Parts: sequence; C-alpha cells; structure tokens
Amino acid sequence: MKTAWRDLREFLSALEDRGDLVTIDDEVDWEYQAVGLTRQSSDVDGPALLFNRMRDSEFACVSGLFGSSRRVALALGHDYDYLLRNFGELEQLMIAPELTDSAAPCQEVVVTGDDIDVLSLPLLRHFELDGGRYLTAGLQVAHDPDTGVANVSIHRQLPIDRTHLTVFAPMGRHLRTIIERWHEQGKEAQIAVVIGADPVTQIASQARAPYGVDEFSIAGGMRGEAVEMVKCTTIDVNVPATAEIIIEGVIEIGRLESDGPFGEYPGTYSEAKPAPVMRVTAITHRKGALYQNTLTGTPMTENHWMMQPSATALAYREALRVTPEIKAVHVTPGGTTRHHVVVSMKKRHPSEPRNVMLALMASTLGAKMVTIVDEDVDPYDMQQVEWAVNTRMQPDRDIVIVSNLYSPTLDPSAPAARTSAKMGIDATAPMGEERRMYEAPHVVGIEKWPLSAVLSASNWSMPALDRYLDGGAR
Ligand SMILES: Cc1cc2nc3c(=O)[nH]c(=O)nc-3n(C[C@H](O)[C@H](O)[C@H](O)COP(=O)(O)O)c2cc1C
Ligand SMILES: [Mn+2]
Repeated sequence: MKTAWRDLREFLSALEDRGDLVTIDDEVDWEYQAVGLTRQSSDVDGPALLFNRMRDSEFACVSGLFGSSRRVALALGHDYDYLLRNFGELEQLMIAPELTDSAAPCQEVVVTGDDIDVLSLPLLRHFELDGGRYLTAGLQVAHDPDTGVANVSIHRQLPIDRTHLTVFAPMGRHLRTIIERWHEQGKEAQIAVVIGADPVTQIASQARAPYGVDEFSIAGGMRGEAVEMVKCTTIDVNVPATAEIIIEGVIEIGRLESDGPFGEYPGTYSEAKPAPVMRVTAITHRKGALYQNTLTGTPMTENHWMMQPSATALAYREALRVTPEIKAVHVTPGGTTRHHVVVSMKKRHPSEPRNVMLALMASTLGAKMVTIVDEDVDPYDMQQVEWAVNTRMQPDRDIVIVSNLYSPTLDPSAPAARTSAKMGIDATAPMGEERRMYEAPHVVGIEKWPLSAVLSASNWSMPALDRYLDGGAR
C-alpha cells in the first residue's frame, strides 16, 4: 500500500481514481456554502470536495479531505480498524525529515510586505455564532528555543486584519509551551502554518507524542520515507517542501486577542477566549495552490476521524501503565472521540479497574467518562457495553466521581476553563466463582450444530421485506 504520497495533489488524484473526490466548477461562497456542502457529504460518508472557484479568491479549496475514515485509511495504507488498534506502533517507526537544497514547490510564489493579505486565501465561514472566517487546516510548526526540536499540530486561526491571526493554542498544547518559552527569553516565537501538506503528515500531526518528539519524524515513519523539508523565506523554521501554502510569521510578545466563538469538536460552541496573535511575515505557495479546509462540529467529522486513532493510542498507553492486561480501548464517537473512553481488560485484582479509570481521568486526553468492561465485552460494540453497565454495575458501589480535575476540554458544561469533573464506571463482574452468574448464558455444544448447514440444506434466504409485508401483515 502506498503511504509515501509526494504531496496532496498525488493523494487527490488517487481519490479521484477511486471516485472519492468530486470537483465543483461553479462558484462557491466561502460564507456557509462550502461548509454546508462539506457537512452534508460528511454525514453520508460521501466524497472529499474540491471547489475550483471560490468567491473572492483565486485559490481553489479542498474540503472534507478526511471526512470519511475510508480516506484516513487510504492515506496510511491500513484499514481504519487496524489504525485504531495499532496507531501507537506506527508512531514509533520514526524517520527524521530531510532538508532539501533544490527549489521547493511551496516557495514557487513568495508574497511579502504590503502584498500580504490572509483573506486572499478562501478562509471559510463555518457556523452561525462563529467569531468570523476561520483557517482550520493549518499545521503549525514551531521549534523549542533551546533544543530546536520541531512541533507540529493543528490549531484554528481567526484573521484579525490582513497580516494578523489568532492561534488557538490553549495551555497544555505543545505549541503553547513553545510560544511561552520563546517569550520568556524575550523573543518573538517563530511559527509557520502549513496548508495542504501530504496526507500522512497531516494525520501524523495528531500524534499525542511527548513534548520534544518531532511529529515530522512520526510522519516520516508512517510514510516509510522522510518528509522533504525546506527552510522558510523569512523565519528559521523548516516546512514540508511540497505543501501547497505556507504562512510564515511570529507570535507577538504579550499580545492576546479574543478568539471564538467557534463550533467545535464536542458538537457545541467554544466561547470567545484570549489567544496568542501571529504577525504574518510572508505567504509562500505553489503555482495554482490549493487551499484546504477541515470541518469540525457534531461528531463524526474529519476533525474526529483525524484524531481518533491518536487519541486511542494515547488512552491505550495510559491504561497499560496500570496493567498489561488491557484488551482494547474505544474512544467513542458519541463521546466526541475524547470525552468517553471504554476499556476492556482482564482484571487480576478487584480494584484494578478503578486504577485504570483514574489513570485515564488524569491523562492529557481530556476524558470525562471512563467505562471499564471485562475482556468478554467488545468495547467497540456499544450495545454490549450498555449491557455490561446494566448487569455488572451498581451505581452506589461502582461509580467514581472526581471533581475539578485539570483537563483539556471545550465541553460547554465545564465548571471553569480547562477543568472538568470526571466519572468512572466499573462495569466489570466479580472475580472467581461468583462470576459465572454474570456471564452470557451458554448453550452447551452449540458449535456442533451449525445453523448454516440447516439453512443451506433447506435453501433458505432472508425474506425480502416488501414481499413479506404484502403477503402477511397487511
Ligand atoms: C482539524 C483539527 C483542528 C484542530 N484544532 C485545534 C485547535 O484549534 N486547538 C487545539 O488546541 N487543538 C486542535 N486540534 C488538536 C491538536 O492539533 C492535536 O491534539 C495535536 O496532536 C496537538 O499537538 P501537540 O501534542 O503537539 O500539542 C485540532 C485537530 C484537528 C484534526
Ligand atoms: Mn507535540
């Protein structure tokens, strides 16, 4: 399977070959229309959309690139279920990026000085109460001021004027730490925003690796080939050479501007909050560059498809710190792929599930609810999970509630910023002899009499529903 996509364009043509990209040549409005179409395609597991003519911009816009788990799978060369279970191992492959000296496509056009206007790019207006048009698919690249190690992550940005944008990098995010470290040394933090990188680099940016691990190396490992980098034209930051558009700039010292509201990943709005401000020093791009937008909002969207594998890998790592007997971890869609984690495990001590839930509550994942089930329950089957909760759990005995933990969250019910109460549900059955009464009733020898043999001998097939009702119930 291919993973070393040279650039976004090569991936788009692979999607086109598979019928998973639809191009729209009629003019599309950046105000709601492009997002409206993206939302609808996302909801039917439809194609990625390429808007060739955007109102008020000479740039085309691709939107909903990862609006289906199918396309995350294609980018990384593994089916999505495999990614959910093995993303953490892919994160370990690590191939360091390589600096190129040849002319980089992303610098074919260089815009500086008075010519800079961030709204020359077709930033989209997403939702009714949003604070404005938002840049949503930018990979922010910055370096720790002491070690020089790069960090790559995605943060929404709101334009303030032609050359300034907010950067929604709240406390706890690596980018925020980097910005603060530069500022503590009295220097503006240098930052590049990469739009339209190759698809694997985009997804690798979501790895929840420790501070000091360069996500470009994670991308290289997942691609099976180093990401080719070029130095920016006005700052000392390296960016992927084949990206579509780069916004170069610095984070101003001591300046915070209101960012938000914005319709966010919990499927609710995040309120306006002060955010760091980026001053743009240059915009460079390919000829005929494609702008990219990502949808977020009510799960599932591409925001969630892009984050679920890495969130699952993080939750799995944290749970494994308590016991090696973790069978599977599900960071659920209904839980916004962040707020609810279901863990199936084989407990070796009656209280072990409580340790696992506390480990996950304390982690940087942002889990609000942790449900622990036994190894005979598939955490990806929410009916089985609900069954376990309703047959193995007594609320007064098995629920743990902790108030006011620090937690990265945009949950509107949060009592304070970056704070949440947490709930753990131990839905595991007792250990030992007592356990038998909790297991699914078993028909002894059932496997000796396969129904399929009986059905095929009688030529049975599923009755078609229309004929079934015509002949009977009516
Ligand atoms: C489409 C998309 C938009 C995102 N927007 C934001 C954002 O605005 N602010 C934020 O803190 N994280 C955002 N994230 C999540 C971070 O990019 C992600 O958790 C990343 O791994 C953080 O990197 P770090 O561990 O290096 O801090 C977004 C993710 C995606 C996929
Ligand atoms: Mn990081």
